Amino acid sequence: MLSKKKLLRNSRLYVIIDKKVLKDRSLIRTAKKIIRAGAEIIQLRDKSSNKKTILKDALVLKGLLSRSNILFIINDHIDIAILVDSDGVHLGQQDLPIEAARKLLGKDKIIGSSCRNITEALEAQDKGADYIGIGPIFPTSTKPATHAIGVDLIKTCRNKISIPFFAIGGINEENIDRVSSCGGQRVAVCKAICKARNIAAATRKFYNALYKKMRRFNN
Ligand code: TZP
Ligand code: MG
Repeated sequence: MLSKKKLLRNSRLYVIIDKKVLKDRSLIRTAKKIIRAGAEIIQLRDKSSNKKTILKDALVLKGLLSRSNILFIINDHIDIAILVDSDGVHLGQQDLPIEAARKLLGKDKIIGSSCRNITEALEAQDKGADYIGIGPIFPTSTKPATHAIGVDLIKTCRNKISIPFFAIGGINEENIDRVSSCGGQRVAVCKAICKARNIAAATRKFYNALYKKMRRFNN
């Protein structure tokens, strides 16, 4: 099996399964469709359930993903990431600092960081993040309190950031070409996949868009 860090470098399609966005949809059925259709990283994001529920869901996803080459990331909760032995954790600017998370998780686990500007992105890279999520690029109801930053940061990251970065926020089938034309070869998507009428078809569309149109960006 490939190392986590190698899998990360090879990944372009990162799907966030947000429990609130799923609403009445089944976590397990949704995840299975996303897994089969080409997601390369899956994140469990749950801002409202209690930890007992998040742990239970994380164990379900871990069970689905453990013998696959798909990376499993837990949003926010380092304790749950350790308990379920996920591939890593995703941290926001208000979460534990990257160096503290590294002490808890060790060098082999993946640590991702949410960044809204190049200063935060450079700092995250410097502190040892394995990847960065930059956004929200477009307005999104999945993270309503933060305003969209636009596509220019993708170009800046392309020039200044050497670790993998994922454009995130409001990315859909209509605007993904704008992301790719700015040099964004990796995206993280929630609603456009989790809310799609046909989850598998939506996942495949993103996968195809990322792999067909971005061969000219090779790093
Ligand atoms: N961080 C920045 S934007 C965002 C997060 C978690 C939401 C992404 O979800 P969507 O539904 O793809 O806009
Ligand atoms: Mg967070």
